[in-house]
Amino acid sequence: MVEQKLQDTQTRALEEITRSDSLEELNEIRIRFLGKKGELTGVLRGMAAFSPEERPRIGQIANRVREKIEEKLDDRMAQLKEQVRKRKLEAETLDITLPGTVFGPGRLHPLTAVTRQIEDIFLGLGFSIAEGPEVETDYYNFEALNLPKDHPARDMQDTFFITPETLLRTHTSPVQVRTMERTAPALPVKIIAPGKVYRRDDDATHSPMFHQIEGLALDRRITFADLRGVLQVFARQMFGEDTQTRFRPSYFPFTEPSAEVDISCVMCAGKGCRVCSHTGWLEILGCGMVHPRVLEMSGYSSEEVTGFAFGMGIERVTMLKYGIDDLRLLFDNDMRFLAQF
Ligand code: 2U9
Repeated sequence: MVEQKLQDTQTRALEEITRSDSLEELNEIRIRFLGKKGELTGVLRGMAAFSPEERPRIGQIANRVREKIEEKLDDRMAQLKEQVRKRKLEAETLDITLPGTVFGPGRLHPLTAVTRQIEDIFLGLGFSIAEGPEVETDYYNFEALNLPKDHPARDMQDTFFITPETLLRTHTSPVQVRTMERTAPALPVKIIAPGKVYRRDDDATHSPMFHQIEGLALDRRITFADLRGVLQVFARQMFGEDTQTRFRPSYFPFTEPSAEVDISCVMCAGKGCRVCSHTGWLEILGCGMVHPRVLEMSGYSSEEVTGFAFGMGIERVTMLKYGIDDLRLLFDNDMRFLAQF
């Protein structure tokens, strides 16, 4: 009996579907019962053996069996999919009740903090802050500072040239030159020029980019004593009231006379230690009286005007102030280091 056979197919299909426990198995069952070469199709192929009167009835039964099986397949598929989803969720190790990462408030980079400290000291002494371009012309970086093209202090190796006449400034002195040109012949000029400078140098104490603050004071009758006084006040405010200063003769093309300034060692107060190589002194800046030729080139009369200038490396001041022994730590951006200041 074909009805019995169809009923039997349905019973077996439903049982197998109920017992199945994977989507792959379910798919295999679908093909086996309902596929082109499946059991149900096989039964319908045998329709030719029935009389035309019987065919619609058997066709109807077969369709109902197909619908039943399809319905059961869909239900089981939904159940299995839900099971897979639940298992995935249970295996998930993410704990959404854990507190998130707490970001603390930001802080100033030690170089920024020290720059502002130095600026504040000179603002207190009546200086203004001046700025200028980092890409400079040969004239402002060298020529106007009494460094003509054949001067030995113009070590080509130390300069990043962009074209024969343009370069990355090797000091912030061009800012003072530009200010003098703009201001001349008015007096006084009292400015500091902080900013990035560039030299071809790279080791534990030199970086190809570093920061400087230079200063310039021009007026009638400014003397070396004014320079000494200003730098002594600076050293005491920066490194502590007990800080001693010492001026040693030196040479710079743009100042005459020139000096280098030492402070009593911040680590041992002058007794001698490893930081100061047992000398008791640390070199912190260079300075001098502005060379008459530099004054004249930028529009001031060297008969009527005198002035002093100084320059210091901010990285060096920062390292001395905080006892940092490798310059590169300041550029690594490692929070374990930076968070200490
Ligand atoms: C003008 C005239 C004179 C600026 C000066 C120095 C001495 C000096 C160094 C310190 C450490 C550079 O960063 S460093 O390597 N600088 O020793 N700088 S006098 O003199 C000027 C500047 C501008 C118009």
